[in-house]
Amino acid sequence: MSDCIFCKIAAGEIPSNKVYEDDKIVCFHDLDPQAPVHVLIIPKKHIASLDDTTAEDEELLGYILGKVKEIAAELGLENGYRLVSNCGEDGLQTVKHLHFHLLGKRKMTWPPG
Ligand code: IU
Repeated sequence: MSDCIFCKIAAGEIPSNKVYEDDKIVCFHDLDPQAPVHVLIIPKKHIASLDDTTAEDEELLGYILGKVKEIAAELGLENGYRLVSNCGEDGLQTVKHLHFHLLGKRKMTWPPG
């Protein structure tokens, strides 16, 4: 999508601090980190949110979840981490391109705000 900032990051048109990239996904450091390690994992395909996925995205979703432990290990999150995808207005999603926050290197609290 031409006006989507995460599509532009995925395409390399906007610089980001990337930690992982392949043909399907990109992972980069969040600009406003909420933990000592806070990266975003996004599909290169533009999907607005989890709510906008279809059956044809199931393989991609499984691929992303399967990559999480590899990226977490690469980032040294051996003590655990949190994976979050904010969806829609109540979920406080601000960027309308599906993304998973991977946070670690601090003890999380529950429930989230
Ligand atoms: P949210 O789940 O949609 O609320 O999260 C969007 C995240 O994207 C948020 O943590 C921002 O700090 C982050 N972000 C970014 O890292 N780089 C950007 O150019 C923009 C947002 I716009």
